[in-house]
Amino acid sequence: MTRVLSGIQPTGEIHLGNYVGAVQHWVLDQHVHDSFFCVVDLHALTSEQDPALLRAKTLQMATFLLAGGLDPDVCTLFVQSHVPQHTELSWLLECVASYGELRRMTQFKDKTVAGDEGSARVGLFTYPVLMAADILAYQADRVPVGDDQRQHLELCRDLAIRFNTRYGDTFVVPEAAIPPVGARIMDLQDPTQKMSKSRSSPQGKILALEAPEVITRKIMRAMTDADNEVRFDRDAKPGVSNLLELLAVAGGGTTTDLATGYSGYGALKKDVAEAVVTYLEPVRTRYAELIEAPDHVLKVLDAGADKARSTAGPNLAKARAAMGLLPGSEMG
Ligand code: AQP
Repeated sequence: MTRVLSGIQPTGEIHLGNYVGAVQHWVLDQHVHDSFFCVVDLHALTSEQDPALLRAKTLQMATFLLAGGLDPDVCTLFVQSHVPQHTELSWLLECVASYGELRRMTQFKDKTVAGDEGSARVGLFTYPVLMAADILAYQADRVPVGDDQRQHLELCRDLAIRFNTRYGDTFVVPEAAIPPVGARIMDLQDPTQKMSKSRSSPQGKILALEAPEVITRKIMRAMTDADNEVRFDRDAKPGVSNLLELLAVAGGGTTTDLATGYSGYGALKKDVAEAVVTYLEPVRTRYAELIEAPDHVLKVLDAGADKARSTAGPNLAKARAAMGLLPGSEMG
């Protein structure tokens, strides 16, 4: 059976881009693949976090994933830091990765102030290697992610291939599974930038658990352009194209066909708002129930971490042995 792994950071409230680009595909994948999903709290440490808030957000994110449709009877849901094999494998892979290839990662450039790289956290620089470890520790074949993770997935593949060439066949080389529609939902106020938890303004992002009237207001105020022509063209009309993409994802249809039904932006925005509100409503309702049952969520995460450790452990042992580390008696 194909193995799937993906993760999401508990860095803030989940937005429509995360849901559309990643989570809704996880929900489908879990029924056809052997699926592992994690809340990547160690990745969150690459930016400033309040410790109490990080704990709370990690639990909220896991609750959201269950509300969004992950079923612990068919997939494995866990918290990254509960599985120490990720960080140990990350070190082994850091000794395979080169400084030059990490320097090419565009997310590092995006998340640091130009000219001030010297004060950036080392973890922000090396986190793509930890992400590779997250994936390779499970011998995942398929990694469902949004388009922004394409470069990190390429790095992961390069590291797996290099490791296998240098130390013998150890890791499965994974494929990125990037959806054809909704892989890069754009910021509503700056449609040339992706919708982001940490970098979008409150008006630029739709939070998945936001009240319907707030979602509607944000969509009605989304940035478009002056000519009032509804046409799908990401380069010339990024704002309108983003709205059409949201309509396609939330309501069905193709962006080009949908565009032909509108002669102005007002009606388009109204339909997008209605479709997005309806699309998110079941998740909001289920979240409100589940957030009242944190013990249930914690139990799911404990069971998930047990399964994750027992899957990742032998793969890590294989990598350690391949690199020539002497096994200790406690290593098994
Ligand atoms: N705008 C987006 N459109 C489609 N997919 C997206 N993803 C993120 N933004 C969009 C996908 O969501 C998954 C989880 O993302 P993450 O938590 O690892 O963080 P990220 O990719 O760095 O996304 P954010 O929202 O911008 O978070 P911050 O601001 O914390 O860095 C991934 O599969 C991602 O591709």
